[in-house]
Amino acid sequence: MPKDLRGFLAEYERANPREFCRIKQEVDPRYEVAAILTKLEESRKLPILFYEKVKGSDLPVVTNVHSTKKKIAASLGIDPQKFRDKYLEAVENQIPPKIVSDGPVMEQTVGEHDVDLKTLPMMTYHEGDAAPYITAGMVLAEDPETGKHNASFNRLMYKSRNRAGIFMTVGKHLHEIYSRMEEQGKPLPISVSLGNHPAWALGALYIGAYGDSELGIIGGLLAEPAEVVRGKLSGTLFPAAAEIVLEGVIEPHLREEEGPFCEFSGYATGKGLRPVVTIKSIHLRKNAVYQDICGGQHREHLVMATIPMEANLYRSIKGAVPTLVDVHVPAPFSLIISIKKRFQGQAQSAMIAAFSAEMYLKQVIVVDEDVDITNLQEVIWAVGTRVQADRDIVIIPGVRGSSLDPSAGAEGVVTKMGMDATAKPSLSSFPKRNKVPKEVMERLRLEAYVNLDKL
Ligand SMILES: Cc1cc2nc3c(=O)[nH]c(=O)nc-3n(C[C@H](O)[C@H](O)[C@H](O)COP(=O)(O)O)c2cc1C
Ligand SMILES: [Mn+2]
Repeated sequence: MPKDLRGFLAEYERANPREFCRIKQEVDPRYEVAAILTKLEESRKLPILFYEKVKGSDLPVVTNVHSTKKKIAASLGIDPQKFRDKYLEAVENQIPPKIVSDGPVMEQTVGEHDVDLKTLPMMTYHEGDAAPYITAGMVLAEDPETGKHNASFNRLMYKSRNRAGIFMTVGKHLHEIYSRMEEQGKPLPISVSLGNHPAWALGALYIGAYGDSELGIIGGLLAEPAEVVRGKLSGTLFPAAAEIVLEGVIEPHLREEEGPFCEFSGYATGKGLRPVVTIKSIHLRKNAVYQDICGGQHREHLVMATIPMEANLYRSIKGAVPTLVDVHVPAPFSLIISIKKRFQGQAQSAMIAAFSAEMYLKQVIVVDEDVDITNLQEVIWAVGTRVQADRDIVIIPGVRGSSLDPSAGAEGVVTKMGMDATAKPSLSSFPKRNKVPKEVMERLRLEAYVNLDKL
């Protein structure tokens, strides 16, 4: 039996009952699911939420499965400190997928004429959302020339019984595959799967070259081949143990309004003319669970996206600057890098490597190894005390960035900025930082001088 979502949920609930919350009262998929999550986040609680009854659908809903590194690490059986190593190891030691003839997701199938997206508990999260959305769908699509499959997450906007708008970022791989098929005037068959073991999401979010195999990385993360079933539509594959799979085609030369949708950027991005998927069939496990990932700037989306992004950036920047210390993505489109600078110009090398490794990046700050890059106060301190704007800022206009950046002029075309916040010419030649001698700090016991209970 392959590793699957329900197996992980059962294990996690058993081991961490306080981080698993079953909600029995009926909730409305229109705003209420998002409201409960938002209120919990405001009180710094991030449990897995299992909604047993969601208005308008027979399917229960699970959300927040990837809301903390601890949960994802538990699913991989690793320490949360070890993500980068584990991820890069999976990239280096891929395990090819295994095509199997059947799987649990084939237990029930709804055919073309009976497909009705309304049977799924699609969510409306925020005031700016144009319609109910499916956000947790992992899309698999085959490149028409190479036969390789690409995995990615793509939001689907409900339109009618069997039609949904799809958002494919220009420059990302699904959009490229779609463009190749569209040039030939052909529809692109896809599968959209919901409810996979967390390793699937981490692998699908891998940021690499066109043609790199996310399925191989998923296998590496699972430590077993990712089991996939061939769909009815030519070229479709999908996870054998997914909870729910939609098979459909993205129509060529068709654009309809999609959006706005409140995104991870924190904004409802303007509506645009985007392609449309026609759903041809739905496969479900018995007692299927509908997986949801709350749209917008909530923990789950940010945590999921950041783990593969940081691993990929670390690897790429390390290739340019061997004394790279660490990387941290603190906010959309932004990266902080720490390096042990040996030579002039290495901060700039790190920036260039980062920008070429990750299209979404727009701001990169490079600091020395004495700065804790997870402490934004310290990073701003380094910017304040080590940067001179006329000397240390690199500006690259007119580059492809995120089409969800509301400050861009033309959609998805941005100006990238690198800031060298390292000490110049070097940390060792820079004035000393305030520091009481280590020996004194270690020797002196505060309790001997001050009654701490009285303070
Ligand atoms: C929850 C979630 C939803 C996402 N939705 C979209 C989306 O609607 N469109 C999109 O282009 N990327 C979306 N992404 C990001 C892509 O899945 C991600 O960039 C992926 O690595 C792209 O695959 P590729 O590198 O093979 O092109 C989403 C990511 C997450 C975590
Ligand atoms: Mn890809």
